[in-house]
Amino acid sequence: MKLYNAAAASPRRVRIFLAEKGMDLPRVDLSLDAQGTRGEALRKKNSLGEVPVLELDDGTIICESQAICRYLESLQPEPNLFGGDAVEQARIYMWDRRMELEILTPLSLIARHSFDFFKDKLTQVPAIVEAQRHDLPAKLAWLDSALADGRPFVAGERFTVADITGMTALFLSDFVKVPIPEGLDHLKRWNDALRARPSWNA
Ligand SMILES: N[C@@H](CCC(=O)N[C@@H](CS)C(=O)NCC(=O)O)C(=O)O
Repeated sequence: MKLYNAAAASPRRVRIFLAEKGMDLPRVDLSLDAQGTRGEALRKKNSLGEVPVLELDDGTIICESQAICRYLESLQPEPNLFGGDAVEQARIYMWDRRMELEILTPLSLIARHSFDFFKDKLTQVPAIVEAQRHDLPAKLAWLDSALADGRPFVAGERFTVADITGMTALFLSDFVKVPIPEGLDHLKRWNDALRARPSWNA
């Protein structure tokens, strides 16, 4: 089994997951250019030409960071990151979706619609960047209010994959320069705790 990897947010999501599990996988580190992620060799493995890609020993390919994490959770269930009973699984999935749709996706839209790196991949619309920058402070305030009940992690009392999606968003927020607004102390507490985890540097 090997992981096609690059210095970017989505593969990092899997690297954090592996670090939290205490797992290690052989990696193929690709550059973010025509010799690497933009090359024909990767496109043969993932038709979207994106990493992470997990290749199993029998040649099976699994793309999409969350699909890879789910597979790894099945291989090594502990520490559990996707939930135990039905209610916990649902709560973690709910918060994972919210982290992805409400926070990570808007940050990713800023990157995709403003960085030269993406200009051949999609039609860049500056107004989309402007709209996300305008709307994100309110979304971050919403997340702060959710964390105001004092829960240490976004889906409850323990660290889960929903926090890893949050860590990916926080990493992107540095990249596209969207700081946490002043006064969002619950969000700041959660942010500080996640950045202090050893897996932050995975
Ligand atoms: N939804 C995918 C997103 C994968 C993705 O966007 N990967 C980016 C890095 S964050 C990539 O490989 N880009 C390569 C390129 O654009 O050349 C996932 O979660 O795995």
